[in-house]
Amino acid sequence: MDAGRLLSEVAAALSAGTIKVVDLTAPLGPDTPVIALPPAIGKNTPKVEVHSISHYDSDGPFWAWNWLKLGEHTGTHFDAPVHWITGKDLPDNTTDRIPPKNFVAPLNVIDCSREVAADPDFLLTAEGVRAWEAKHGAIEPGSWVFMRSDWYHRNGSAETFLNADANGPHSPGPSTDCIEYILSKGVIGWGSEGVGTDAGKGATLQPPFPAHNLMHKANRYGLASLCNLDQLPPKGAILFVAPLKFVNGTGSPVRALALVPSA
Ligand code: 23J
Ligand code: MN
Repeated sequence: MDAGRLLSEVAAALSAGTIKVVDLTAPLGPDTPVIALPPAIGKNTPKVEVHSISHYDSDGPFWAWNWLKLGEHTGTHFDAPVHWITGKDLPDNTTDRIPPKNFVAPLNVIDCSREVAADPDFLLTAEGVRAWEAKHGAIEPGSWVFMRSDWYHRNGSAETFLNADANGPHSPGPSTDCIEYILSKGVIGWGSEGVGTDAGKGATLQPPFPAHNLMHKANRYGLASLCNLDQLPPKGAILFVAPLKFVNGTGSPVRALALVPSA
């Protein structure tokens, strides 16, 4: 297949609307929920702040601009391998050094929305992934795996999104053997609709925070606070996502987009 011709066909399909672009990103602003780690574990990231420099006024008569106070791990965001201690010494492990080839990749979307509606602490297991593969096809090397939970519908409110009680946060995520299994298939990333890539009860799993611990140990990536995964097919979409090129960055807010065949 001639690659130039293939790209022209993609361009024509985008123009005709037979391939459409789905936005997988939550709005980013002062209302964006941020993770609330128990103070006993460590410090927390600040909420987004937007500070005006000028708005067509005496501080800048013809222009408007702002400066931001923004944590790396805020809103729909990318986790680089250096984010976790298990990935701290790996090559090309920071947002500015990740090879850009990894920013465009095929997507596998595993629908767990029914299980999560019944149990907010639901964990997707290796067995669940294998059952999905039996139906939809094998997870290929170089692809991403996204856990669809429909949790993003809660993203407008920190209260319902974090869903914490006296026992801690309750939100879905992967089991340890799920992450081990997808890594054995050669995936480059794991994505979740939750505030982070791990479940609310991730701290209690072995190892703690298995998506972070194991994905980053393998020099692989994470995406958190994804939206609109209910608009993606189980297979066949292509993800476009890149962190800002922060020097030595551990993560970054992103605009995540998927190309999907239109129905
Ligand atoms: C630091 C510690 C634990 C977690 C996280 C950050 C995240 O979820 C994150 O945004 O990477 S679970
Ligand atoms: Mn993160």
